[in-house]
Amino acid sequence: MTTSSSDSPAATVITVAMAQPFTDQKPGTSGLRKSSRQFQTPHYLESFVEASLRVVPGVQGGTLVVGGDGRYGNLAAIQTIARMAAAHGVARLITTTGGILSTPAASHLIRTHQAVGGIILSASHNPGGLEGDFGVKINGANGGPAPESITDAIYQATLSLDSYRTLQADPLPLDQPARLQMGAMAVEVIDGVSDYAALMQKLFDFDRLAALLKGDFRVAFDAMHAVTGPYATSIFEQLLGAPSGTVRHGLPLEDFGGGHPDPNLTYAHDLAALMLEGEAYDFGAACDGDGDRNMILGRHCFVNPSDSLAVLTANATLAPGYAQGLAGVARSMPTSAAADVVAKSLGLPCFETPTGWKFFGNLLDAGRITLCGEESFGTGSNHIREKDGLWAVLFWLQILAVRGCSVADVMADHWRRYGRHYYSRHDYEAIESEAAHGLYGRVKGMLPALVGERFAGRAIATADDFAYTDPVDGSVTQGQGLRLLLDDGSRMVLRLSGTGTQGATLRVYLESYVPPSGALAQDPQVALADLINAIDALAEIKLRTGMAQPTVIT
Ligand code: VG1
Ligand code: CO
Repeated sequence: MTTSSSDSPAATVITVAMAQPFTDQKPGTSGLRKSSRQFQTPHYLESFVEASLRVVPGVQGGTLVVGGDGRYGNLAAIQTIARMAAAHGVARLITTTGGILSTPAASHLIRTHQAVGGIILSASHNPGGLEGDFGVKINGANGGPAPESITDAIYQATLSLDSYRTLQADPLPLDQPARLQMGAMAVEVIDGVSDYAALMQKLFDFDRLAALLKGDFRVAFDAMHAVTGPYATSIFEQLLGAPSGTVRHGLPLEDFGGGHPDPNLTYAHDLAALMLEGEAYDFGAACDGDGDRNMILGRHCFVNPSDSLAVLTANATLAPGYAQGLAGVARSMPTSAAADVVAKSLGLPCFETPTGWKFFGNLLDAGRITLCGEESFGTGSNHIREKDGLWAVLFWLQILAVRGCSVADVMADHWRRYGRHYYSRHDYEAIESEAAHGLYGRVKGMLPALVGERFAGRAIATADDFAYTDPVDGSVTQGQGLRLLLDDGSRMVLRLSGTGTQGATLRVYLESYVPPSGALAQDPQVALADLINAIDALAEIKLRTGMAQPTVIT
């Protein structure tokens, strides 16, 4: 390593040379997600940040937002990024006390401060700590995940990187709000919660919600020792007056208390047991590591995320922020078509995008949609450009407050009106990479010959690898998941995860529609059993992965 310095008016910018180029960034991904130990490799974080600061338009003289979900490495990374931002001529850096900033709150700050973008430190729902994962996400000026044009340019920049620029400066004190200076760069340390809470107050009727939460309606919110703790405590317990203890595991911890901050029935099992087996609570919810995902539960009732998007669409006008109605709605391809049925009945445009929030960004920016969602516990709207966990929780509470009924009632009523999309996702995590790609490649090769074949007693109408043409800019994205669509509207999708860090994760998405006149109260695993068996036989999942069952069933 060699260093050379050049004088700048306020502090010394140094250029650090690197012996090896950086090869870990995958093209087409808007961040870098790896093990915490990997991030400790010398120059690792710096390499990705250097490439990003070189590529994001307007960095020199612009405003940048930085913060993260509080996991191990968060504070150190903020200091590193601040020094590098100063060396790259960023005029103003906005960060938060304790470095705590949820992904949706970051999106909001980028937008309200006209920042050129943001750097969010999180590996989202992956476990944290020294033995867990760390990540860096780059967001653009609209507050959403950087688009492919930028992420591809970052990838290109990493390939020829031989040095990075940083500043020699003391660490920033982040323990309280302050206006600071680092070299020529102004630094604002703000309370990361209040702007976000104010935004929620504009969208939802807080008087009505307070009346609900101060009454005998009991809420259990599980922050999973991740970033939403301070947000949820401020909103539920302070602003809305819910009893203290409503927020569980509310203190952000560097290792999330050893848990896996993924709000699903497997990893949020305590909350699931409380709601599905107990009688004490009317409403339960949890969010993930960086606060963009949500799980909604009622007493003895789990709301699958695809249904949640459909319910929010059908009831949107009950919330003040959406009282004027919706421009349209979008869902990711593997998400069930429950929202499509509602959109059709409301006469709303409905879009089907590839997995990942960045695809919703263009539709939101163009005003073509108001709500969007993914089956992976992600729901959001045009209020920001990320999915938003607490927003979804508040939206549900708003609906329950206005309608004065239970979660189970809302769901039963919804299915009676629109029919039910039985839905499940089976994840096979951390399988050997070769086995996963072998399985996937084999099914992909079989697709053309499958059209017209019989499958689980039905005929295969479409078998393809999903490709998306963006209706706003015409860009085409290919290879987004293998689809088998049956002639009765049932669907199966196979995808390989892009967010796992160990081996490969195969996701199998299963869906079958029952009209309002049909059997609406079955267990989804029972309703989908024939599809589950048939896709296993076709794709040889158990055989090729060596796993008797999925690691996670949603
Ligand atoms: C998963 C989900 C996807 C989501 C992505 C990021 O991706 O399936 O719907 O957009 O995580 O969510 P994959 O490639 O592992 O299936 V988050 O909470 O990390 O912003
Ligand atoms: Co997340």
